[in-house]
Amino acid sequence: HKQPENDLNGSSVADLKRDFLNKLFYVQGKFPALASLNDYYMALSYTVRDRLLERWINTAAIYTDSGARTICYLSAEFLMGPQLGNNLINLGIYDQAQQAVEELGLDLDALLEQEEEPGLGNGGLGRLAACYLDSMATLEIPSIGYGIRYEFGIFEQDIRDGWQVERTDKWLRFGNPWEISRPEWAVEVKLGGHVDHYTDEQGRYRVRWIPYEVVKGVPYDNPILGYKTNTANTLRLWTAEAPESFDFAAFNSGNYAGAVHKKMVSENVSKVLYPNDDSDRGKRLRLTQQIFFVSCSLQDTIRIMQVQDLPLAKFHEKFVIQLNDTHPAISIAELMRLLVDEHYMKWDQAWAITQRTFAYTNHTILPEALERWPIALFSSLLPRHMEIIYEINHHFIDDVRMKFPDDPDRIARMSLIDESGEKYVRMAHLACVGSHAINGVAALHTELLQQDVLSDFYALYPHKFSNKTNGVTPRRFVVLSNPRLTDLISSKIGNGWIKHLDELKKLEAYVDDIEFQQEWQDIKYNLKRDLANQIVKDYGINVDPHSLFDIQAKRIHEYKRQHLNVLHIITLYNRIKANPDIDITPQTFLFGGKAAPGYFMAKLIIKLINSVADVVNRDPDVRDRIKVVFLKDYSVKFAQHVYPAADLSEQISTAGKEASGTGNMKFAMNGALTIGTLDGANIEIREEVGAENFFLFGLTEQEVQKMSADGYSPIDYYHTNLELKLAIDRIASGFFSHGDPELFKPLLHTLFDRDPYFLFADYQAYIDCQHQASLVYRDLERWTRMSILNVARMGKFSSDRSIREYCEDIWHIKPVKVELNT
Ligand code: 26Q
Repeated sequence: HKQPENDLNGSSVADLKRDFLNKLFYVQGKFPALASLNDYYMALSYTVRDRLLERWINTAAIYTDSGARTICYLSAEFLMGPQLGNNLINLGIYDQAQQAVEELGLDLDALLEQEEEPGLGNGGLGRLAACYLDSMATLEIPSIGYGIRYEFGIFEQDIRDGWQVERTDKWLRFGNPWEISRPEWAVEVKLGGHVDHYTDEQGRYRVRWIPYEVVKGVPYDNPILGYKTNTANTLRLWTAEAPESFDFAAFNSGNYAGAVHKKMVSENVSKVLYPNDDSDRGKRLRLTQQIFFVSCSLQDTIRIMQVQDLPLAKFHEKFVIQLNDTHPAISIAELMRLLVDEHYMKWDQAWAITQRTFAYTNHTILPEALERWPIALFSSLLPRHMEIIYEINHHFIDDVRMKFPDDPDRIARMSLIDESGEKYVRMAHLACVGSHAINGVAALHTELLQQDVLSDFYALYPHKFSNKTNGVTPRRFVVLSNPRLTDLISSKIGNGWIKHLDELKKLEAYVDDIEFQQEWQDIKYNLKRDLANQIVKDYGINVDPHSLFDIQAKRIHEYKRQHLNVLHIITLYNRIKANPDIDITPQTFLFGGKAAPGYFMAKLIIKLINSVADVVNRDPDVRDRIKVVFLKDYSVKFAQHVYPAADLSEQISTAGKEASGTGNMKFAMNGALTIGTLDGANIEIREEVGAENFFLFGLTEQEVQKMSADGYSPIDYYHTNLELKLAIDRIASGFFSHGDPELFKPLLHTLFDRDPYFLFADYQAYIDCQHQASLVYRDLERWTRMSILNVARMGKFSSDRSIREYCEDIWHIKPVKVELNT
């Protein structure tokens, strides 16, 4: 596999400069004099793409030739973030590219800012998939990511009068230089209709699904480069189109408009990402998206088996398929359908293969977020899958009966069909039954799955369960986001840590080095100043880079308790109003995150943050000691400027509610200290960095459980805690809402009435802990030592560690080296 003779591979500044100008002329069709910043961005991206193609093509060829065992990561979301900077880093040509564009009078940072990021995910789960692709490529693990190429990604967030307003994310508007479409590998997906059971001419029993409609899936391939390896894996995203031939009849009968209408309906399938990060009950289009990308992807794996001349009996040896939550869990029925109906395999053999192929990752413990589909909807869209699920359920219930005789309650609880009221298909149960491995994403989360949410499955299949604590890629979230910190670290301990994050341990030797501390502080200060400058530009609000930067950036959710953070801010404000000369540590409170468009309470929390910000930022009594800013349209691209500028990372979810969290890791890797509860991966972060370097507060998960069981009465806290009462009364009086006491009533009512996330119970502990943190910050040397130790001890949270564990315990896949033969 030799690439054509050319000179598009050079990595010298001169090579890059020449090719960059070539791309500008021959691809963008512009002279420098007429080129826009976007033209320059495109030209540089194509220059970079040329340099990764050799790796990409060779990787694919070597995987094919070696018949390598491959992990397919199936995910409805991939939140990739901008690609150009990451590819420059992973190719090892960042500095050369910077110089090349500089010599042409351009600024690399400005070009990087041009990129419209593919926002093909909501938050944690989608970004985790992206980090895992980076680690799999870096660790040279043969892998394919399969997902959906949404035409519109997560909405853009505007703030008007303090409220969130959504705008369509037209990320493909100016073209996408990173993808290559592969129309020759398009496949068809059936939807609706009915199923025929019949005997063929040879007297064999056969099943035929006659669909109501067919949608075509066209794959678009995106390269996933490893860091300084020759490996370039593929992220294959499917776009829905109308099949050319399907509505022939309508065309011929002159029903042109009817035929075009059908085409339009087909194209809707991959039109838009659902902006909810919990399940969207009963949305037909959402289920259509799931079967669409799942069926395309499984058909693609079967095509690959055929290309490599492998028999389908060996499917589970060639592929292991990881299900990123239950969104792709319909795979289990779809693989059965493909093997049994289309490839005439016997049920038992197909089932053995299916179970050995799939593994399921759960990302939520909120019972209301577990996916289920009404039977009526499910069978009308997927009549054959419904039959298959009943058949799987039949076998499964027999197994449960064998192991637990005379236990009808257990069978009702575990059944793939919820029959307690309106009937539903339970996707998590399907995933558990059809997989050989089930995992949670942090130690506490896995524990809770086993003891609570999936306890019946744990009793039946204890051997399937394991924990795989999440991780994040240090390439994007340290090297690319924080080059200054990267250079300082590498100047002391070399750059081995970028691939082996445990080596950060070596930094502990410098924790008492005054000069090192000073450089560490200077870098943090400079990053805060940069963010402060951006904030003045975007919001006209001055924030002091010397103040403590306290940041909560994540999706807006009641369980994440952004409003607890607000109660603390109001408390500080009340203290200042009561005693204007009070000595408090200057603090800047930054928020970022999107609310699901239909989640009223989350949108009201955004309005509350902005309303409090308006009052606090303008009050002369505050004398700029505290500032509050809601940073709009939080995205991966913007996050890369936020993590490095944080002093304090807010990880304050109600214990037991946050499966893992991954922002907690990104902040800590950039030297922020954490204020947090014993929830998700916070627990493990605290174990690693040391309790003395972590600001812990709040109820434990067990205490929350007990309080719930004993009858929690939030109103008692209100009546006995004066500062809490004052903070709540401030909101209730209309002080932050131009005298309107109605505005925040729904939020306050929930707190008084039930407070399902225990804000009142945790309020005092949070206030005290915040106070502690603000006192420590006054001793900047102490704070800096804690910050250094946090970074030095974050090695565990590299996604490389997570992927190694998946490879060892679940996937049984080993690295495959890619040699370049040019
Ligand atoms: C499902 C059905 C219909 C519509 C939408 C959805 C949907 C979409 C996205 C449901 C859930 C999500 C996303 C969930 C998510 O991001 N969970 C987070 O996953 C992270 C990675 O494991 C964890 O760190 C977080 O704790 C968890 O909240």
